[in-house]
Amino acid sequence: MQKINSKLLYPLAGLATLASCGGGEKAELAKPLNIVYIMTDDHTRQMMSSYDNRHIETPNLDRIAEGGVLFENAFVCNSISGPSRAALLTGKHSHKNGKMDNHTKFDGDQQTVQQLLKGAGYQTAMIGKWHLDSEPTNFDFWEILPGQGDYYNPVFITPEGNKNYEGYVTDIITDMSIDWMENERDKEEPFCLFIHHKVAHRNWMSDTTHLSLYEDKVFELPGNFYDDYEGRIAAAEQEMSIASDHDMDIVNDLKMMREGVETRLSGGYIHGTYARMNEAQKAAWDKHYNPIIEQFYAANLKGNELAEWKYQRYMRDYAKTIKSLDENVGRVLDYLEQNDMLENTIIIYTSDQGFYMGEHGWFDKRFMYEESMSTPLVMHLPSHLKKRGNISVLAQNIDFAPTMLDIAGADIPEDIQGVSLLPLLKDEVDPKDWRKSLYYHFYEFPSEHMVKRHYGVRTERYKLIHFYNDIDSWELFDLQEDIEEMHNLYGKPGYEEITKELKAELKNLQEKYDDPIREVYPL
Ligand code: SGN
Ligand code: CA
Repeated sequence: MQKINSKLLYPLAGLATLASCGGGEKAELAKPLNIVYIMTDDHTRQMMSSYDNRHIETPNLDRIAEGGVLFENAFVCNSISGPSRAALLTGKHSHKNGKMDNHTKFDGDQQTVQQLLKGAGYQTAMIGKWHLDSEPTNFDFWEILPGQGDYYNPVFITPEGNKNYEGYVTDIITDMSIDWMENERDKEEPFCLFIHHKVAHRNWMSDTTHLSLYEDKVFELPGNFYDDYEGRIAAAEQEMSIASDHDMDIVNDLKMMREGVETRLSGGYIHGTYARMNEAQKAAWDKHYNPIIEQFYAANLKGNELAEWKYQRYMRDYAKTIKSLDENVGRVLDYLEQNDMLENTIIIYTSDQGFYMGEHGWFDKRFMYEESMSTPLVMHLPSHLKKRGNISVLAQNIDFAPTMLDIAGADIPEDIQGVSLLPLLKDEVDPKDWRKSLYYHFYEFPSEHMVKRHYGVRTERYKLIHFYNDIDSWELFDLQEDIEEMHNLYGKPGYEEITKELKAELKNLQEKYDDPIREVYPL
């Protein structure tokens, strides 16, 4: 063990109270906190009841916040899987860690949080979705899904080669994680375990146990489901519309498989994700979907009726995958509780980004708009980390690495761009002294869903975005007045001053983070 931060050492179970022991605090305290970091794929705040109770209940995820804190304003720096994972592991924006989009390979030889944690005496393990193309480095244990991985009977890549598993991916990742904590690690040393779920990624395949859930529920349609994208050029030109047959595929995404029906993505479903299921899984699946398929083709829906039918199916399937996730997170919490580990472990729950649940008529992510730039972030804290309840200051996924290093009592290297959230957890921060703006940059264009390149700044109240590359288009939103981001105020009379301030802040951030794009166009 290199360095131990005595303030964070937890009391050894079974010992007398601190005050009654003459040996002082250090004599009674042993190791730094364990870290259990649980990250889902595409799980968004609208589908987590501690953030939003309109749609579903997530009692186990809510247990995490109840025993600690909920970040009301947690965001990512580039709303897409690989780049988000690279930001987590490096504490740096995409242009610094080199993983700008899902197609580039992550350089695993660079400085990473797991490497630094190992140096601080931590055991490190990575289980589940990895999505960085290169092999994991500096983990004592890893078993990862290839690429996006599969919902049913998934293959895992391990240092010893590929392994096949039978069952549902969320159950399997949870089993592996509990098994690692119980049987594989050295119980004398602290650990950092990354549990990275595949759920709730497209094409939202429920486990067989939860297929019948939410079928009678009618999900509330977002107020801006029929957005006309007025004044927002990039928003008008994406390919992530629920209503569009091209974007949201009736067979692959909504499982309306039928002989003779061929769609853009039906082959991937029929010969891929559906074909992977074993006979028992297929039997349960068909029993559930066949009557829905019959009704759907008989109804021959068109226009808005079809769009809203697609929305309801999408919401139901997504919600089912979250139910399984919630139960599996509950199993991890129960394990930690039953093994008296809640006082020596910090549990972090988040997602690789947010997601659209019909807002603007969309699914998917990528945009700097609220639903996809934000991410759920809750933490269960041991009692000596005093903060409880909601935290409203701005947090970003580049903050995870420095936070983990701070928890471990390790030095935070100067080139890390995020900041430690630990002072917030100790309730030692005056929000006035916290950062006032966040930087964002999305690069993956042209690509699936066709969201244009953009960068921008988000402050507590405003957001300024510049879409560039094939266009040159600015957007300004007042989040206090327009949280749905429907009214682009850029260039409107009365907003000259705030635009000037935000452009100056954007330039500051680009300089601070050393992102070479620094054009500031006149208003
Ligand atoms: C797949 C999905 C996309 C999704 C990307 C990135 N298409 O390509 O809808 O945007 O992953 O998602 S699919 O037909 O293959 O499901 S990410 O979360 O991994 O970045
Ligand atoms: Ca994702």
